[in-house]
Amino acid sequence: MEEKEKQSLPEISIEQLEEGVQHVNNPIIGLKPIEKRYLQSVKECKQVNNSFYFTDGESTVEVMVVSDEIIRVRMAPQGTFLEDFSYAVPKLVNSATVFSLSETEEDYRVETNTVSCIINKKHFLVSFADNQQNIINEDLSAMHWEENVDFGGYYVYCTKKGHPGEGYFGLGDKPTTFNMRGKRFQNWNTDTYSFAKDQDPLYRSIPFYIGLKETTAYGIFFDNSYRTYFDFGQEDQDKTSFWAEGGELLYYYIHGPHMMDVVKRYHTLTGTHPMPPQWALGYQQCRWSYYPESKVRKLGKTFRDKKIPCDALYLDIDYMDGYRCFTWNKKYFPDPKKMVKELADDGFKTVVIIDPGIKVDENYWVYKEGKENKYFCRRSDDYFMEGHVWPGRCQFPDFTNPEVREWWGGLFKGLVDTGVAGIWNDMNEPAVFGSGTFPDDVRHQYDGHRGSHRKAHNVYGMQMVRATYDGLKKLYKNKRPLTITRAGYAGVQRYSSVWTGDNLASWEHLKLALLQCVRLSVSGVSFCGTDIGGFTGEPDGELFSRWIQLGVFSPFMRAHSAGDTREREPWSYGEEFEAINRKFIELRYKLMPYFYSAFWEHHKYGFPILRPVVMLEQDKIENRTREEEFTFGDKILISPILNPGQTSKTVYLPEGKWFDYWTHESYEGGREHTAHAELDSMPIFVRAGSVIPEWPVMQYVGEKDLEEIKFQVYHSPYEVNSFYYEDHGDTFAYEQDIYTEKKFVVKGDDQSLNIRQSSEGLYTPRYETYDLKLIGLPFLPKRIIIDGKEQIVDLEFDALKRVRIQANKNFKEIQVLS
Ligand code: MIG
Repeated sequence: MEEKEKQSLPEISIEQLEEGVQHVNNPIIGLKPIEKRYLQSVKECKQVNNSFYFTDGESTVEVMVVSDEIIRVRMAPQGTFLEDFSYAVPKLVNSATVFSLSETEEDYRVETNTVSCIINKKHFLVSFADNQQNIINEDLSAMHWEENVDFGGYYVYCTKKGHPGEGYFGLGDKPTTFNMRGKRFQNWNTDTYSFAKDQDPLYRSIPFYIGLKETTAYGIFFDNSYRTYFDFGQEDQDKTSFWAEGGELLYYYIHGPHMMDVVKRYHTLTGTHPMPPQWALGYQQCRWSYYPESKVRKLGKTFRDKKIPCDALYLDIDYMDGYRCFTWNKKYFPDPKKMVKELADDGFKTVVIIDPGIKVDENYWVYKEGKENKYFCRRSDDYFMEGHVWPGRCQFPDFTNPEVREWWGGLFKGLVDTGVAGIWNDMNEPAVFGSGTFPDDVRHQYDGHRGSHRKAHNVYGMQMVRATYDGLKKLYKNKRPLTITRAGYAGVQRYSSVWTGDNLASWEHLKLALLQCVRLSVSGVSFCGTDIGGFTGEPDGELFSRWIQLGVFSPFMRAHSAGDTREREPWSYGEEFEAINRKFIELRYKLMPYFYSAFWEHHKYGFPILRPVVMLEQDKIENRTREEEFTFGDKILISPILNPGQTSKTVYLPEGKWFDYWTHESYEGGREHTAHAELDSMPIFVRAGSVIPEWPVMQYVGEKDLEEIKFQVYHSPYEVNSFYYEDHGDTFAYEQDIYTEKKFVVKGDDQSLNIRQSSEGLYTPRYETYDLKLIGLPFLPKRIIIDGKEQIVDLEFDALKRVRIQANKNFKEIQVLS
């Protein structure tokens, strides 16, 4: 680079100087003006292992074969790449073994078994094709950049062709239509109290989207932590572009052809959620704030008295002493350990909030330690980054420093000793009163790859919750921590669940809640939920109950409300609503083993937990705009009621046969149906052939020892597989294969139903029997044969036309015959 700058200086001869022709002591002649510059024609290509370097003489583009289906592209405007480091992709495992480079007059072609990356020589355009030579994604103009005079580096741009009807999905928490076509977005983590529909940006930055071109899906993951932008045909409908205010133009092309493949492959790069403690899939009750202690106790007691299941109670900022993190307000909570223990004895976990702002207070040990060890963020001129948050004047740990993360993790010792079971990480965009966030010039250690806040802003919250999670994991020994975070960057799922922040008690927000959860799920963040009821404003009983219903099918189920609203619990709206809320929270507990199994499928195999209809049937154009139907896991489809007074709605069911969860009536999929749902119901459908595990209702996870496990088995004319997962529920033994993954294969016809079971793993549950309810049988069974042995039975249909049989948990095959 230096070499080139020297060359571009004008040559001035001694004679010229003497003649006075040139009197410039700052000779700018020959310096190129600062403007957007584009890659020129490719001059040369070089291979180093699985990377191919193309250059136009000045700039270099690296094309790296990551796997058969993933290709990484990055560009260095002056030929020098930045150090390869990413918080999103902790370890890039190159798994492609067979790949090749070929050359024609027009193109270079880097090829794996499934994809080719084609580099057009003349215009340096990069495109991707499948192995049938169909172009899936291509540059419209060459990658380009503009120098950034203030900070150094470049603004970097990539512009792709957009196609009529192409759909765009993903990008995390954007509160907008599910298909993002025609819109522009930016990623810059922002505390957006009471956010509105279409407001952008919000709390998280997930620069990953799935494109659906005709019937083929692909993904683009633009791994850049700076402020990034995505335009899906807003500026020009034939153009899709993404760009950043700094860093490298570095993106992964992730091949499909199915949306599900794309998401699973995205997870191979950025990881999945670890298994949560099972209680964290229970109902959780939060408010800003429950205090003093007597109030928290009464809250717990009311849940138990009213027999409304609940697993966790939350303490918001008022539990602290003057909002100092890691302290207790002794007036409100004189003996926290005792209170937490009593709650635990009654089946409640206590989760407390933590903010990144540390009060500047010489008598506060956290501040003193941070100050002594130089753990707090500083401005460019070395002043401390100070800002006002709840505690008053604060300084902020630099969570991008591994040593700071280690320290932060250890600070939880006191809370862990007190018995706290989970940590809620708030305000980590980071949020600062008045200014919104940190100024750009704040410096960060960035795990040794130093940078300003421009680079670290979007990862700050993720690194905070990473520090929290890792710290808790150490302190709990072998127990699974629960962490919740508001801010995050791609990959945050490795450390935490997320909630969608300060939403509003409105019907519009109920719909947004659905959209945000499904969108987060296909963007890699499956463990998500919204403030049930809406954070600000007052929901009426109907809205609250409808939100509880959606909450049952949100992976993270927590009710929360702002301090200036009326107190709001499942019983706050009178008996009629209380009964409905109880019924649905109980449903959450009945389906607990199903939800937990779906979580395992996510953790182990990278399946998103919530799946929109377009992901199930991407070939159908009309599914691209369907927003309200989605499945939780593979088997249960829901279409929540989202409007006041509404008691029926049109629901589209994908191809195949479905059963109404409540009535067991069957429906043919591939078309729309009218579903009826009074306030005490909601549209829920189950795929034919499913085996759905059920627990008895418990007031909290672990309340009862299971004596048997129930399964609802749905008849199907074609073969269907179901999975059921179980383990200890709160340890990391699953990492040593101490779990059981069971597979059921169901197939029936007019005269019979066959259920086969196989099992893998080392966990042995204590119960011995299965209680199976057979649903949708087109015949009344006369004979039941289990593992070849005929049972003596006298079966009848119950009121819901089910037949009940029992079997040992280790059965291999059940034949149900007419
Ligand atoms: O400035 O801790 O989004 O859930 O109740 C507000 C108080 C700080 C914002 C969170 C909200 C929480 C609230 N917090």
